[in-house]
Amino acid sequence: MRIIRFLNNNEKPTLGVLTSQQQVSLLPYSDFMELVNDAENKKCTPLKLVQQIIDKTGTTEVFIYDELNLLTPIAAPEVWASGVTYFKSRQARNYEASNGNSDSSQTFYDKVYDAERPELFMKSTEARTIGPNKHLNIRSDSKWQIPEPEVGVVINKKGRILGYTIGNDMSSRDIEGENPLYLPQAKIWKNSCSIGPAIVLAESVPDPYNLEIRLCIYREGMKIVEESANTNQLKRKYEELVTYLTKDNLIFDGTVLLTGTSIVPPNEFTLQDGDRIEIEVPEIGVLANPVKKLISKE
Ligand code: DO4
Ligand code: MG
Repeated sequence: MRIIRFLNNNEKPTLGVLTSQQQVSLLPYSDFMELVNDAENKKCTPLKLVQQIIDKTGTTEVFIYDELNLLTPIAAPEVWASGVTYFKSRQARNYEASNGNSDSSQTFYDKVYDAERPELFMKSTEARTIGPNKHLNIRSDSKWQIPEPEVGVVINKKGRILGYTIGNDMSSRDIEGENPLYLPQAKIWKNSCSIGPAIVLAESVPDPYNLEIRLCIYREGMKIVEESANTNQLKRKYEELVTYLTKDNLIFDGTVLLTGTSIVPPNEFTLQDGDRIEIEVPEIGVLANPVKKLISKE
């Protein structure tokens, strides 16, 4: 079951549920956590509660998905991210850090891939995170930037996994490759993260370790990148990542944890102003965002 958030006719954030590919039924909440908390108070699961609401209200208020002004499916106070959780990411990180020199010694990326403790970093805050169809920015001071299509887990403050969404962990490969201590600058800037289009409730995902992820990038209407991967290549368990994130930490209800990328566009590729990024996980939907280059104020 897929939950979305959109601006209704009164310009108010409203929750909805997709009852088919295009039909959206209204839910009496303005945020995903309201639904989760109401289910908890009524001692049922969010899935059962949504089913009861649909059965009661039927088709009284039905919207067409393509006509909606979609918001992030949750107003996530923070978005965190995991790194080097897929072999492909380890290879790509080594490539950008090596500056063309191959060296047989173990890198930090090799070590973290095999270590018990995963790499976790702060990716975004509510104000920096955008929803479907809004502009993602690329930095003015980087020459090598890519999207990172990732599955995101939506958790409550105790670390319970409530659902899954799609996240784009936009990254600057040259800034990170120059020095890993530049990671926050390679990952965080205005509109450097998008999530959406929906949250699929955890209870309705039969196997979160078998989700297909597809990335397409379009330039002037032409598809210039097409890659896919599957979460069955994930080196770690979602719960393991969440356990490390919540350890000795203060985590808020509705936090999103991105679980790492397994798709890296070809090394010679960089995003440009005007590109359009589409990330699809069939169980969740398509997260589409146009790209805008920030202009340096120097
Ligand atoms: O080590 C840097 C970040 C890696 C990352 O974001 C990923 O693997 O998805
Ligand atoms: Mg990433």
